[in-house]
Amino acid sequence: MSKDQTSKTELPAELGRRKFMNTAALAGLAGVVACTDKSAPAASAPAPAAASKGSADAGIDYSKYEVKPGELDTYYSFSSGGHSGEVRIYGLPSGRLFKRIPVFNMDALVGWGITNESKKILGTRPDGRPLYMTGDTHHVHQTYLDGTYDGKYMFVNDKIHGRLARVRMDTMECDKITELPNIQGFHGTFTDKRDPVDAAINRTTRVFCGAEFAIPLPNDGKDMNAPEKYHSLFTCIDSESMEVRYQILIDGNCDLVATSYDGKLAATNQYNTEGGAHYEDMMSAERDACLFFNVARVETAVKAGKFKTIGASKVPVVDGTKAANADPKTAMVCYVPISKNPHGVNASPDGKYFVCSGKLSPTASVIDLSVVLKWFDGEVKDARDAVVAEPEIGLGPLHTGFDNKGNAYTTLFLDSQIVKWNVEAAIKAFKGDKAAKVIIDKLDVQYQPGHGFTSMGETKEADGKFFLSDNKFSKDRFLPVGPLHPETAQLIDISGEKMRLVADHAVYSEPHDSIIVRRDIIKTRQVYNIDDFPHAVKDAKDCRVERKGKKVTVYLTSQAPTFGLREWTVKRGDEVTIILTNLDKVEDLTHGFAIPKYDVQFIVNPQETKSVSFMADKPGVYWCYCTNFCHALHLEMRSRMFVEA
Ligand code: K7E
Ligand code: CUA
Ligand code: CA
Repeated sequence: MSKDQTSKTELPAELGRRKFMNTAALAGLAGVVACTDKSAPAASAPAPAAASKGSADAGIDYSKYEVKPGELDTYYSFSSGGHSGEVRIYGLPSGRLFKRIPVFNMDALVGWGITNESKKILGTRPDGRPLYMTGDTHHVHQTYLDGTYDGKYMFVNDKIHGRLARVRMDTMECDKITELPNIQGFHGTFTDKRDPVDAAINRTTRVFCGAEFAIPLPNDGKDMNAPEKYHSLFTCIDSESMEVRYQILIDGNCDLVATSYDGKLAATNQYNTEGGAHYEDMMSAERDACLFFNVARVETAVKAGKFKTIGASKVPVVDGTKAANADPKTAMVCYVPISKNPHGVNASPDGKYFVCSGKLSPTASVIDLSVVLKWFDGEVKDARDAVVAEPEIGLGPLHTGFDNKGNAYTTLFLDSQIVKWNVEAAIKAFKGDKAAKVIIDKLDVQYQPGHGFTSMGETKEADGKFFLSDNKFSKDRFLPVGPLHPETAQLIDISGEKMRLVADHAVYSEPHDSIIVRRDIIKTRQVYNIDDFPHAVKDAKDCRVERKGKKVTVYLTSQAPTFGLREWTVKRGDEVTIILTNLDKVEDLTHGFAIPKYDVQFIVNPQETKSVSFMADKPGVYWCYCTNFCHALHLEMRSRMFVEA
């Protein structure tokens, strides 16, 4: 039997001819041209659908998927917002957008980046503005207890500035942000699924983070044009303290990240084993790799002090390079070779396999985790033996979701399709069983999917009900809204043998990854606890102005339809802080607070306290008004700020 990626599986005939892509072949493919060659004619954009393609099917009863007025959705979908820097919450199957959680972006409604509390989380520059105004969120994952979501936290990466943010699930707000030292292009992230060291703790304690762009270490202006000296780090963050526990120096780069259900392994796929600085260099090798980290060995090395530090960072960095990990019996890292420029790495819910997609190879590589563990025990010599199947599934495979029946669903970016294939059948075919039926179904999507994910598919409770395809192009699917198109999220019923497209939802650019979570797992607060805010103004009678030299603090409450002070006075040149507590206790009774010309705007939810600080530099009368429609006298809900000359 051949373990080469050319091994045969049963396939539609055209795939056999398509094999791998070299630079020339790649450049000729639709979609990629649209991205890379600005001078290409419009015809090289994603192919428009034929009239019948992906349109309503008389055989499907769409009303089955309808969420009628007054009914609630079955699932939450938590979705990254790409370069919008936020996280979104949708309901499924309806596709209703419930909330946008500001994380790495600015948000005028909530006051994210405006209030002192949010700036404390974001960090500030010397002038008081947030440290960064931009963010690029790609992957969201929640904390686990015993292999399924525990509803406590959600984590999301920021690719541009290398930050990890935590979102509390009870309020669905970001409460901490950590910037990773000595990395660029923080892309993949995944929480561990149980504590691998302390077997008594079956819950998440770590978040693993992969850095995509290798850089000189430290990145201080030396060795800038010497890519062979660049390195990338794999980082572990503590899910409670949000402190960086350790980093692992590797050869090549990191892309996506996955963790095993037993907590023993974390992995990252890498597409740039070549260490190339330009795309043609990055696709010169026929194989790249998927790296497996032996979590216990890494942590033992850190404890034993076998690490160095880089630059000003005090974070322990262990050596995960190939040269330092040649002996499997002591290795912390196993480099498993897989086909050309892989993209996703996804864990099957039975806990046995990771699937990496080829991206530039029309294959998916199935990696058997038990073989990886045997490699670490010295029982398997060649790490490539961990690849137990490599079916050809279509062009441009990216991300894979799983059902509860052993099937995988992989997005095919270039083919604009979802392919349903059977993992065990692929393993049989790889061993030479010609009768094994690997490919079960293919479905056109509109158009060019990036991530795809199944309901509860990243947990042991994968339920095999829905697959959501987040597509990168929507073209003709929606009413035209100018050159910036929405993206298409397409809901696919996967409960039967054949996939059925059951809904199109328009989404604002640009979701990458999502998780689809059963609604009973999520328990939220509807009202804050006033005691959680140390500066809360707990009674309207406590409203006042306090002055210490030039520092003035205004204590304020809101209670429909009034603010606790009708007017207050400060002087030009004062440093003013306004602390506002919303005393209303009624669910959904939010007030807003805005000061014209001072660029102050935020909301306070029931029993919440927020504050803002600014320099009173413009004398005059300023009507501070409620921005959030709250009461029949909402428009009348205002106070005056007098700024004396
Ligand atoms: Cu494929 Cu950043 Cu997950 Cu986008 S990554 S699609
Ligand atoms: Cu308070 Cu509107
Ligand atoms: Ca490569």
